Amino acid sequence: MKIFARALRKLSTVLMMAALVFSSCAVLAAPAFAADHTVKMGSDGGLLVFEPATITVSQGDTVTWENNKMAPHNVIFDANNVPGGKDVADKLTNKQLTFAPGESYSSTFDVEPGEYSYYCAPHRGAGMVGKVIVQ
Ligand SMILES: [Cu+2]
Repeated sequence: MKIFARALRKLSTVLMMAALVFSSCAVLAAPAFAADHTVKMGSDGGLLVFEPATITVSQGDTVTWENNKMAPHNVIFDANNVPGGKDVADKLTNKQLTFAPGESYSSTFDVEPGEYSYYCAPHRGAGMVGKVIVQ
């Protein structure tokens, strides 16, 4: 029984070491400089647009949508218009409407490269649509 317990302790130490080595590798593999990008919801001139409407980001970058003018706005990614389908679309989406200027919402694009189209639900008909291109 004692031998068994000792073996178990040894095994758990080995596993812990392995986990430690593995996690430090994962940190090293992460992009060195994940950038932040800001998209205004509603232009300074009061147009119902995302500004800029199209942005290009790197994998792992974060996009912050900031309420500017003509609220309310939100950010809806459609399962049909993102690589990866519904799970990815849901992860990036912010259904909650923003009302106050400066209110914001961020999403990290830890996703595969491709084009991610989105829209503002209240103003989709008015052409308030945008695109994030992930490289
Ligand atoms: Cu809107």
